[in-house]
Amino acid sequence: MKRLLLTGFEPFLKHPVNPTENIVKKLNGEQINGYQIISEILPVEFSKSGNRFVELLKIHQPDAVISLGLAAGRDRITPERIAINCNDGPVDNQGYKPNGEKIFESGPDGYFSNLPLQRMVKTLKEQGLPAKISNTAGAYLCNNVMYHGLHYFSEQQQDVPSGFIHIPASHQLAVDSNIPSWSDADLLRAVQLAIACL
Ligand code: PCA
Repeated sequence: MKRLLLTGFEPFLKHPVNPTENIVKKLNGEQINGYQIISEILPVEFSKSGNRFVELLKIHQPDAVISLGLAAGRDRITPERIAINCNDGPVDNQGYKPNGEKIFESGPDGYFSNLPLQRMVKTLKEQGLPAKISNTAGAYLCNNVMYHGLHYFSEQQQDVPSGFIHIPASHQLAVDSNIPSWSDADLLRAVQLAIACL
């Protein structure tokens, strides 16, 4: 059976939970659309996340890769179109503050996702779940991990569907802050539907 690597992230910054953790834990070992799901939660640390991610690609040799991250403040599911060769943003969980440096000194400026983005958005919307392609994954750890994956497959000259989906906050994160939020059940369903588009 084909293998899908599905990653989430641990909590970071002021967020006490990361709803991607719940999703990848629930889907680990499940089968969707002919894919056996292998999942892992990545650290939010510039020195570790990308390396661990590439290690997982080497260990599992997946047939497709979807990474998930929280985009607190977004109101819909947003498959990302592009990863850029840049680290920036606030301090990570180790206290490291990126400053606009390149991820790989000799890497290209960017890589496009080769996930079926339009099909994912169309399917989610048809099922009543708000979704939109995003043209920026930022420059923090989500972009960093997405770039690492696409760079790895490019260097290996392997055409493996790989990319990133940002998800909105869960209700738990919105109770005390003024951000849009989704139920954990809808977030899970959205990811299941996105996987079914592969
Ligand atoms: N979201 C952050 C990093 C971890 C996460 O879940 C981001 O958007 O970069």
